Amino acid sequence: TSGQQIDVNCMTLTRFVLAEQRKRAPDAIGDLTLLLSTIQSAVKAISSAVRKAGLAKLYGMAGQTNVQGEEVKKLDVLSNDLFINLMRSSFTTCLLVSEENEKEIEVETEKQGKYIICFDPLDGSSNIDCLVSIGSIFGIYKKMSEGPPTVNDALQPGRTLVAAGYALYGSATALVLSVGHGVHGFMLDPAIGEFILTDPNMQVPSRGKIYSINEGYAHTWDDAVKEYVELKKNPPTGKPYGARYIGSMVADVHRTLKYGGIFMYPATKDAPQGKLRLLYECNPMSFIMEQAGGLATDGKIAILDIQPTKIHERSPIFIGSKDDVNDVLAIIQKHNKS
Ligand code: P6P
Repeated sequence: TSGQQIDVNCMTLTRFVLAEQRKRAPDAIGDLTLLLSTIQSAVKAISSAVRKAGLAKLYGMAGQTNVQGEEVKKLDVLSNDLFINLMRSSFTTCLLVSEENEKEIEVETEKQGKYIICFDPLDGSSNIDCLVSIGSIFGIYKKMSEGPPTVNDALQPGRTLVAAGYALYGSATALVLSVGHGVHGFMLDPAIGEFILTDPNMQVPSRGKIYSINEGYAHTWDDAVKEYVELKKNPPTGKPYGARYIGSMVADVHRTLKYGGIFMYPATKDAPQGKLRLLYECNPMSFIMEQAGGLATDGKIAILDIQPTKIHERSPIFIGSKDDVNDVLAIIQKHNKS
C-alpha cells in the first residue's frame, strides 16, 4: 500500500481464520476460531518475552528441571504457564498435553470445551542463551469420546488433527498454521500487534538442495541413513546438497518448508526412537508438511498414521520435500530387504 499511512484492509490471522471457518464450517459456533485466537495471544506474549530475554534477564536457569530431566530456563516456565492459563480460560479445551508436564492436564469441568491441545511451549529452548531462533508448536484434536476427558483422548493419530501450527521467534515472529485446508504463513507486525497474512497457501518444493541432520551422531546412524547422507554429499551425478542444521526443530522445518529439502532426526544407537516427541513436535510439523504437499515418515510409515501409546513417546522423523523423503525411504527399504 504505497503512500498510505495504514493498510485499511490488512488480512489479520483472526480475520483469515474467521473467513475460513465460515466458508468451511458455516454451522461452527466459533470455538476453533476462539482457540486459535487464544494461541495467537500466547504467541504474542512469548514473542515479546523472547525478544526482551537479553534485557530482562529472563533466560538462565530457573533452578528446576522438566519431565525430560533437562535444566529448565525461565522462558520455558513462563511460556508453559502462559499457554496453560490461556487455554484453560478460553473455555474451548478439555485436556492439555505439554512437553513441560509429565502428566496430561485436565481442564476444570466448568471451563471444559471440546478440543484437546498438545503443545511444546518453547521448543529449542537450549538455544535461548545464544539467541538462536526458537519456537512454539501445537496440535489440536477434537474430543471423540463420551464422558470426562482421559489421556486416551490425547492419544489420537496425527491423521485426526483438526488444526496444527507453529510460531517461530526468528528475525521476525512468524506463525504458520493449517486447519486442514492448506498452509498459511503470517508475520507479526509489532507496530499493531497483529499477525498479517504474508504466505497464503504455502507449498513445499517437490525437491530441494539442502539436507539437515546432526552429523555429530553420524557414528550412531544405521547403514541406510549413512548411505543417504553420503549420497547427498557425493552424488554420482549432479551437484552435492548443502548442509544446514540449526538445532531448533521449528527453524529447521520452517526453512525446509520454505526452500525444500529434508530434515532428519533418525533413530540412533543411543536413542532407538530418535529424540523428537510424536504428539507435540513430529505430528504438528508432519500435518503442516503434508498439507503443504510434502511428506513425513518415521522410516516405515507416515508419522500421521502412528498410533500413539504414551503422551511423551518419541519417533524418528524424516520430513520435507516429497522427492527427497521418497529417496531416503527407498534406501531404507533397500536395506530392510538385504
Ligand atoms: P540435537 C531442541 O532441543 C530439540 O528438541 C529440537 O528443537 C531440535 O531439532 C533437536 O532437539 C536438536 O537435537 O540432538 O541435534 O541437539
